[in-house]
Amino acid sequence: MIRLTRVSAVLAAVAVVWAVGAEATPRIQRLFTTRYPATVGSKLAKCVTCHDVKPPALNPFGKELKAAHLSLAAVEKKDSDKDGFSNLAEIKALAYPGDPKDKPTAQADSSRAAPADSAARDTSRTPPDTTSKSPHK
Ligand SMILES: [Ca+2]
Repeated sequence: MIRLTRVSAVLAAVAVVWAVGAEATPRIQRLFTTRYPATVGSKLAKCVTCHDVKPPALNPFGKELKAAHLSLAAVEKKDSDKDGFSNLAEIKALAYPGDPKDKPTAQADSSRAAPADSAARDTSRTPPDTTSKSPHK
């Protein structure tokens, strides 16, 4: 009888811990989107902003946020993923603050003038260099 109550007490504790853990993510997501309204509906309004691909595990941003007792303001100036951009700069640019491979400039470079810029260089430079040098010799 004593064993049964012990087992059920342990099961009850496990159920409480599981329930609290399952509810933590939506609550933190609400905190996040309330502080950063521009992220509503974006890729940042999802679990992977704080978690690795496998959700219980935290990424560097999630770990620092947890260490700061979920104070988003406390981690804004930090660079959790060490990619050279503050967490706030990344959040404003809708880049993951916990993923060093996702940076504000990488997004800007890929979506902006890279192809047009290289095409312009190719057409304007090559012909004048070869023709103008040979007569001076
Ligand atoms: Ca960063």
